[in-house]
Amino acid sequence: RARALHSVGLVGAPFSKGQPRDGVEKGPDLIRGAGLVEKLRGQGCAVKDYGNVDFDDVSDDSPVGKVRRPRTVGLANQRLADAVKAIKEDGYVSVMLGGDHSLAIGSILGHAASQKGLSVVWVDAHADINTPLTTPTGNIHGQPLSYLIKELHCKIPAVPGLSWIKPCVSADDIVYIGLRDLDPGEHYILKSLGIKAYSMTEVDRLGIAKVMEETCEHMFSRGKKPIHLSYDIDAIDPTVTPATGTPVVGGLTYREGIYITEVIHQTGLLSALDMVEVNPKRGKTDDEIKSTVDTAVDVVLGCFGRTREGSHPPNYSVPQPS
Ligand code: HAR
Ligand code: MN
Ligand code: MN
Ligand code: MN
Repeated sequence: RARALHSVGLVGAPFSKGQPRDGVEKGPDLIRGAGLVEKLRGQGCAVKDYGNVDFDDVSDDSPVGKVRRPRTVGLANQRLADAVKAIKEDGYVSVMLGGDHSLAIGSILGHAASQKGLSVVWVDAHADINTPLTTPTGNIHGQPLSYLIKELHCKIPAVPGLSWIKPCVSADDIVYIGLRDLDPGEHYILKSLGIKAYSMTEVDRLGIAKVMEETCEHMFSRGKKPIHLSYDIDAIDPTVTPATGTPVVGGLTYREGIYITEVIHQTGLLSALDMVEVNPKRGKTDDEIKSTVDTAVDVVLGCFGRTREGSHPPNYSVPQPS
């Protein structure tokens, strides 16, 4: 093959301390084990696997207000931000395999460090925009966007371990898809900042094709910026992806979940991807784990040009009988 269709820089982030359930740190190796790299290469991508980020434990990381493990999560995200920044500087589209969704902090910061501005597409059952003061659980995987949004910065108290985070995206640069479980503070923040959000109600009303059309329109209305797709596997219905920490009924179908990736691929603007919250320990059977992991792999493949209609190499010809 003359030239790779996409250059993918893969980094694993085996980290679970943004939430209380262990197992999610096994995500990166499970997703690799399902053949992700080989499958990406098979569809014409050049893949460099940067391996897993090494995370240090912070001893004595007691809660600050409600926020749990702020120093551990903060340090992990500093490490991840450096890794993603390096991948971008090497010229790859960054693919971060989590791990829990608190890792979006480092992934988006590292990505933003290499670009002039980003659009963020957040595919999730949850809005993950609680501040340290609105969070009902204290879990940072329910908070990452609050630290990253410029318009929310004045609502973020100084939390040890997290105070280094400089917000890097505007409220207008975010589109949510798949929401169906928001806390009151999160709902208020979405409405008051006017953040574009397609909850499952809008997916039902408009259909996923129209949702994606409008998502692109919204993103492109202010110039074509590189896209950061942050994909929480719990956006998809738990009948398909049950092995995740906080499953919520009534999610995206497999087809809707994949369609999102096909449209994002077609924009030609995908610059970084997160695939997070795959937790094998939350699967009740091997089949549940397999279905979740295989779907996560398909989401990544869809982002890099896998089409359901099939494909063929440019020089393909049907063999002639001799
Ligand atoms: N909103 C709840 C909280 O703040 C639950 C969010 C966590 N679940 C996730 N994130 N998987 O997408 O804790
Ligand atoms: Mn999430
Ligand atoms: Mn979620
Ligand atoms: Mn392509």
